[in-house]
Amino acid sequence: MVAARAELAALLLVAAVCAATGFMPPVTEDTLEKVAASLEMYVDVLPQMPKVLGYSIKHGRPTPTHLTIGMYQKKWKFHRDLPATTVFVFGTSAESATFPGPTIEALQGVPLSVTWENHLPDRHILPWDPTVPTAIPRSGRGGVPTVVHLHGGVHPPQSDGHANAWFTAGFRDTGPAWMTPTYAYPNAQSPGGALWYHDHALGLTRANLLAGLLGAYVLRNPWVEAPLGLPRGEEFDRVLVLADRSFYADGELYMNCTGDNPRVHPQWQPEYFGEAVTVNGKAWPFLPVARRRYRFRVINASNARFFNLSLSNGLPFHVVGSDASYLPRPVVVTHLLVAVAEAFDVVVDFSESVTPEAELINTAPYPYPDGDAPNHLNGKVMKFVVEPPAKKVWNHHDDHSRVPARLLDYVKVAEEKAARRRYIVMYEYEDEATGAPTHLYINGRRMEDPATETPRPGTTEVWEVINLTQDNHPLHLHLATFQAVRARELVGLEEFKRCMERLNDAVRCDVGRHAVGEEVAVPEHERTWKNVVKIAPGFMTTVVVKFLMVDTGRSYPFDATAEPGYVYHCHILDHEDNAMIRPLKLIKW
Ligand SMILES: [Cu+2]
Repeated sequence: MVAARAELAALLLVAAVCAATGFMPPVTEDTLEKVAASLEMYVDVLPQMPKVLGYSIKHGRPTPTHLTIGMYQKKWKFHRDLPATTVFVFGTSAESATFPGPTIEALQGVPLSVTWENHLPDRHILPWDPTVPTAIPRSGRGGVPTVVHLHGGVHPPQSDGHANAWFTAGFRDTGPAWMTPTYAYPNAQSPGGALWYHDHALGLTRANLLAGLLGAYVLRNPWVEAPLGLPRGEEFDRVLVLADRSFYADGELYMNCTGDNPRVHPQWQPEYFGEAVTVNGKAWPFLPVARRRYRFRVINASNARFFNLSLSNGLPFHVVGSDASYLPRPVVVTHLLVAVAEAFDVVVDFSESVTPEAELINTAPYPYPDGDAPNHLNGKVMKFVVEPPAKKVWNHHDDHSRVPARLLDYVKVAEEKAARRRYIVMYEYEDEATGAPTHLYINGRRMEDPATETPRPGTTEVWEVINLTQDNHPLHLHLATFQAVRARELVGLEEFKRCMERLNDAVRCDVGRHAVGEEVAVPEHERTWKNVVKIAPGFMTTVVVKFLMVDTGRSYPFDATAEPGYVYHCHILDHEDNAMIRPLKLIKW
């Protein structure tokens, strides 16, 4: 009876949330596909997001600066033929706010402080679900809880954007871990790849990112990077932020208002997949390119979609980095599998193009790896239009860039020096009646349960990550950098699963007897210090984690053991929200 009443209350609350957001009646997948299909591909030019410098120049030298960046509700044009869409976006002002937000350009060794301001209205533009652990303002005055995490950043816990450090407009309501309106980014880490900033509010991350609260952050060090000779300058060194979205015919963002398992979670669904693919805030844009090399920093900012990228004319990607690190040397690939929140730093040489155009194609099944194959819509990303061979209009198109034989080196993996080995187990739970997923946990524990991953600064650990679900989960740790060194298939998986469901203890369930299957090597272009690692289903992936600066091997230049600590989680946002997320609390020696 009590349960039934709680259930009814939850349903009524979600109905209220849906009604309050002016949410339209449920639409079919067919309708969403029709809207997406009505948008002609390759008619909008790929935008470059506004650049915001994370330093100032005094007497010819870069010095620290302070930025104020706000979150605003505004209208955004995702396509020439689609009515403007209501979004929540970052900007230095409401007028200049964009989807994605401005690209922050920082310099290694020049600290940056940012005051993140919430100027969002009282009500969310998208539905959410109070039955997953969620930030809910207590003052009764409404507001959209948000908090900003710099993904890939090495910074103190107070500035990490903890899921419970959320705040509403004017800091009217704040979460239990909220400490300060201004975050300090030391930028002490080495340059390369791409970081990104995005919302991290408890239980609302999937809705807040879908609404547009995300943006790129590029950390440079010209003294280290210029000698590499990679393509540079605004035109030839570009950020590509990929995000799939579905739209209503009136242009508004679609997010379901009904869960897969409404008796348990009235709104939550296990994965959001959009029919349209946007790059830098335009659906299927095009970019005219010169016959020369370009550097693209590709970030997958989707909620749940993996991309397996290739170019339709067979041009390869010269991968020079992944996440926020360089590779030791470039790796040439024709297909690039980019998990949610993963980033790759690639060079494409269009002088080798034998066709006048190259489409960027996606072939990753969704959910990955066992879901549907992409269709004629979400199987396309953008198009490059290559300048004709004889035409040489711009002198600055002359290409003096190169892909050097060697890039940057970091500290060695040194698995054998690990201070300890941990087992990290990914579970999905199903409703016995319907078989629909109800929630996902790491190690069978909730976010609210005490931290069990309590490493010491300066150490290396080995995390054996065991995936007992059907999906690949992109594992993300805050603060630390890490890399997979091998993945081994679990033999006798069903028996092992049954034991784990009973005991939740990999050692007592004799994991050594099960982790003896096929060993899959980690791709060469993922062998660097990453902040997202793909964890394949039915495998145990061995991940070496460094709680230290990977360029010098030294410990952190700040107190990483302070409150409120960090978190680690699956970066499929719908999983993270319910609730594949755990505290990560560094402790003193
Ligand atoms: Cu996941």
